[in-house]
Amino acid sequence: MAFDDLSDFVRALERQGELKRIPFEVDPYLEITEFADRSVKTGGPALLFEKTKGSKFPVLINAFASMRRMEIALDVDDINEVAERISGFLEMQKPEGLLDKLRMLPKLAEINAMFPKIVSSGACKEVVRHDGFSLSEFPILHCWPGDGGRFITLPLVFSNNPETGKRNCGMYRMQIFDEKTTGMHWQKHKQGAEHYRRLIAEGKNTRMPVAVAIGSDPATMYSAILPLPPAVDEMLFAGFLRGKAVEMVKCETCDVEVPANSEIVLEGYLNLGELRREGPFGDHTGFYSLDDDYPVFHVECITHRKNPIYTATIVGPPPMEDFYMGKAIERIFLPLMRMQLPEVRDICFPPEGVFHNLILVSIRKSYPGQARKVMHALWGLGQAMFSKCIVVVDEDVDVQNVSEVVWKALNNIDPERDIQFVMGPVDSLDHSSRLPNYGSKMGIDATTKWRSEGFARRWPNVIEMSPDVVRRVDELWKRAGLNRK
Ligand SMILES: Cc1cc2nc3c(=O)[nH]c(=O)nc-3n(C[C@H](O)[C@H](O)[C@H](O)COP(=O)(O)O)c2cc1C
Ligand SMILES: [Mn+2]
Repeated sequence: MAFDDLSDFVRALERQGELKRIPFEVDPYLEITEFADRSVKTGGPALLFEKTKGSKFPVLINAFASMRRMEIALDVDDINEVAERISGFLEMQKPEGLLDKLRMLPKLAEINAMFPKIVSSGACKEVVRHDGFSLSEFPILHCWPGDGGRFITLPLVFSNNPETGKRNCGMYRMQIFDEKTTGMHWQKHKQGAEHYRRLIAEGKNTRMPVAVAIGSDPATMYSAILPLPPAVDEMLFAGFLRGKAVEMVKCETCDVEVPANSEIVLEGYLNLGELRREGPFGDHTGFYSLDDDYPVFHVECITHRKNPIYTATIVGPPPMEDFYMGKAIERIFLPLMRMQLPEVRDICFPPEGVFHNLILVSIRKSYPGQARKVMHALWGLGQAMFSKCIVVVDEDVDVQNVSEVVWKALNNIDPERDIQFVMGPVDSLDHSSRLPNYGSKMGIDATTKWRSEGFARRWPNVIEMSPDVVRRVDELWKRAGLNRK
């Protein structure tokens, strides 16, 4: 059953012992961060701060900050179930004969039910405020001591592509500049930034309408961070994830739609070309990202529920909440990646690599140079383009076991021969690249080297005990009174 809205999700978390209410006052200035950081680092629950200093609204944080909570959010017992559902669609065959066609009907109905629906109103309109509002009413976090200010950290930013009219939803942090203006930190490579560029290219002196939803049902919120191809509507994907269409309502003041079940909606616009210094911000790399110029978002109207919950996250030294959100991406997108790259067995983004710094990938190697082909393919595949270091290993290596990868990969490389450097786009958050957004990347071919790859020496096997000896010593081990295993 799809969650109706955020409160529905909060109740589910609470029922499963995954949420703790904090009844006393806590300050959104740094204190909530310290709570959230300690909780995620110690496997603690999601936190609902019922009394927040300076605001009458509560704050929900860490709602996605464990694999269990990601499963609850996506209503599965195991994230791999989502991957299997995707595989089911990808492997769908053309039906032969009537019986096949009939069998297919439920799947078609399922697809039909995923498309977002426009509805005339929704809970996000319980309170509509055209003037007299201030962003300072909300318990917006000042996350880290060196941050440039308060930031909305879990916003669903909606905009429409001016050329195609297609909707996009991305999660881009927003720094509070004053009561009615914020930054819009969409990085160059993201869809919001592309819409903005297209509008500028049209040369018309217009504003760019943008609407921001804060808090919705968990699948809808989660879809904002997914690295979907530009033409895929996040709200369609959210409908797939929750097994029920996302209901969208039109904004009061601009031509953008938002989920009807949102907690809070900020409607507004960007003036094309208007930039302002944004940051610094304690980022998910574990470092402060430096201040830089980004567009300015002007809020014209705020709508919200009567008693909205303000949702937030913090990023910082890993692992944080975004690690678990990313881990689920890793699982969900594997079948899609394998459509293009069937040799890929598994991938892993270890927490220390903060997604873009390190991908471990195992492949079934069938021809010379295949590890390098996979690296280049990843560097050309959507947001995987940011991968600073890609390590390719053989299929017998478990990439989820970082220790095994380090051990085997280091044994298997002749660094000068097996490390490949390339130039290309890098993540905007990379502080070490020679230029912003442009720098080098490294691929490590840690697969077994073949004669056909110019390796003339013999390649040794990994040491393993014979299974019959293992079995016999299992017995003797017990007889000797030694501990199990
Ligand atoms: C908590 C969190 C905060 C994020 N903040 C930003 C941000 O400030 N700027 C940005 O460009 N991407 C940010 N991202 C990543 C984007 O949401 C992600 O790349 C998304 O796929 C972009 O969607 P798009 O391809 O539709 O633009 C953030 C992700 C998470 C989980
Ligand atoms: Mn998108």
